[in-house]
Amino acid sequence: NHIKAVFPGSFDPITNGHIDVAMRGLKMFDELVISVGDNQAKSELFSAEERVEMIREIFAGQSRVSVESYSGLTVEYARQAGATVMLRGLRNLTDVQYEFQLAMTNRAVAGIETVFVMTSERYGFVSSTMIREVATLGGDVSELIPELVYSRLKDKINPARR
Ligand code: COD
Repeated sequence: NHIKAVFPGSFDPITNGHIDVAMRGLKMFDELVISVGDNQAKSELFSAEERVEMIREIFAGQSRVSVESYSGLTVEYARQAGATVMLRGLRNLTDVQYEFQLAMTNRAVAGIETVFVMTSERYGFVSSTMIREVATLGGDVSELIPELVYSRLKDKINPARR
């Protein structure tokens, strides 16, 4: 019984917290699709293409992981991808509240189950939003994101550095 899961998110940019969740998911599922939501309404730092490219590079050594972008409804995308499970990560009780509602809605409208994993306590406070904010203001976030992302982030914020 082959279990294919999607791990949807904005991943703008992907952090060590996301990676931790994906690696935990891989222990439970046969196949994991990391799915970058291309939400035109959301203001983004990295384009969907850039996000996909970075994540592909990070997981290049993982044969059971693939990376795609999608637009439109997440559950509709998951159904079309043939996934039976959605993977999501939890950091704290605020996440639980939001994720609970999202998971219930997704189950009601699409019958898809959500599996939650709790992040390593090392990354429980990490969010893409905070990474973008702190990096923009010159803070050192190198411990919280992969080296590759850190380097792209610096290029993005200060293109003259290149
Ligand atoms: N530790 C553990 N988990 C973490 C961490 C961390 N440090 N950081 C983030 N996570 C988890 C989040 O809780 C979430 O479960 C997942 O990782 C992805 O997080 P983000 O922030 O990259 O992405 P989200 O949560 O904004 O997800 C974007 C979606 C579009 C997937 C979501 O909003 C959604 O499904 N919305 C429903 C409406 C819809 O279908 N929109 C489609 C738009 S394309």
